[in-house]
Amino acid sequence: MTIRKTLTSIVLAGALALGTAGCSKDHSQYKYDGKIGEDQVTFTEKGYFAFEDDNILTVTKPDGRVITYVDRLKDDLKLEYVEITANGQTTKYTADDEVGKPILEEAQKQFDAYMQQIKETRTNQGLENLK
Ligand SMILES: [Ca+2]
Repeated sequence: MTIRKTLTSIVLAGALALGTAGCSKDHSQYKYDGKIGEDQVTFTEKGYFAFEDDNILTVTKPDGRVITYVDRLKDDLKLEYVEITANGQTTKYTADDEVGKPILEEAQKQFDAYMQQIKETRTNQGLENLK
């Protein structure tokens, strides 16, 4: 086996290990830009390197509030922080302090629910367009 082939095998083995550990990097099934109920919802993946990206869910409420849910580390759909813009002020909450912790826990629940709704909406759209 050549050195190049060995290296390729090592990289592939690493990628497979990551995949099986639940760190699959492809969240394209969640890509969305549209309405969920009354909310305007956008989900994007921002890639930086092959193994690094941010998953960002932006929700604009009917009253103008904007909530940004950010999964920045590990690409695991677990939020690192949430930013809330209300009345022209943006506040960032992380799980590292006593104020942020319960807010992030609630935000995680909302984030999971949006992810579920995006999947269902996209599935239904596809089925509808098949008819
Ligand atoms: Ca994360």
